[in-house]
Amino acid sequence: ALMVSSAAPPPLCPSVNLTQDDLKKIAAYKAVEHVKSGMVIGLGTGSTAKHAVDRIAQLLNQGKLKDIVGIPTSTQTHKQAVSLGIPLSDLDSHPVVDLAIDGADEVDPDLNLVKGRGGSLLREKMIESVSKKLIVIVDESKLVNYVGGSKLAVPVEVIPFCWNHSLNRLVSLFAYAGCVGELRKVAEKAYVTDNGNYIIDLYFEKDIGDLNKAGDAILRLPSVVEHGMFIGLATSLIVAGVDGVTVKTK
Ligand code: ABF
Repeated sequence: ALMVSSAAPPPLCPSVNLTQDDLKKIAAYKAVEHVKSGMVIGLGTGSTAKHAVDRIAQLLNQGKLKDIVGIPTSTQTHKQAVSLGIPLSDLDSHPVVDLAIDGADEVDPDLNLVKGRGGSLLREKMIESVSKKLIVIVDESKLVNYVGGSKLAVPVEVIPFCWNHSLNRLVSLFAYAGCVGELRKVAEKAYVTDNGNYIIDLYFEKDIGDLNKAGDAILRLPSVVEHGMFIGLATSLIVAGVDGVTVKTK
C-alpha cells in the first residue's frame, strides 16, 4: 500500500515565482536529508539529481556528513562528484548500496518509473537495483497516470550491431499498443551510451498493460542490454510542486 504523507505540505512562498529548476532543487535537498554519515550512496544523473550531489558535497564540506562513499550512475555524475571532492567507489568494491537518489522521466501512481532520457539507464539500474532504498526526486511535471503516459519515450539500450533489426523487433512486440521506435541521435549521429551502446526510443499510443510482462519481453531480445522501466524499485518519491512538497513512501 502506498502511503501519502502530504500532511500540510509547507506552502512554498506563493509570492516567489519558482522555476522548474527551483522545484528540482527543493525535491533534491529534501531527499538528501535521508543521507547519513557512513552510508554508501548511489548518485543519480540528470538536472534534478545534480542538485542532490551538490548538496551532499556541501554537507560533507561543512562537516555535517562524514565517511560517505558515492557510487556515480554515469560518467557525467562521476565528473561532477570528482570536481566536488566526494569520495567515490563502485559496485565491485561496494555491492550493496544504502540509499540511491535519482530523478526520473515519468513516475506512475505505483512509483514505477521511466528513466533513461539522459541515457544513463543501465548504470542507474545496476546501482539502484542493489540499493536498500531508492528515493526518486521530481518536479510535478513528471507524474503520469501510466508508464508511457507522457508520450515521451521508453528508452531501450541495445548493442550497436544491426540496431535497425533490433528496433523492428522491439516495435513488433508492442504492435498492440501502437508502438513506434527510433534510434536516438545527437547531431545526426547515433547517440552512444557510457557503455558504448545505442538507445532505441519507443513511443506508445496506448497503455502497454502489464509492465513486468512488457519488460521481460524486451529483455528476451538478444540485442537488448536493458530498458528504462524501473518497476518496483523506487521506495519513496519526493515531488516538488508550486503548492509544496509531497512525499510518497511504499
Ligand atoms: C536520470 O536523469 C534519468 O534516468 C532520467 O532520464 C533523467 C531525469 O533528468 P532530469 O532530472 O534532468 O529531468 O535520472
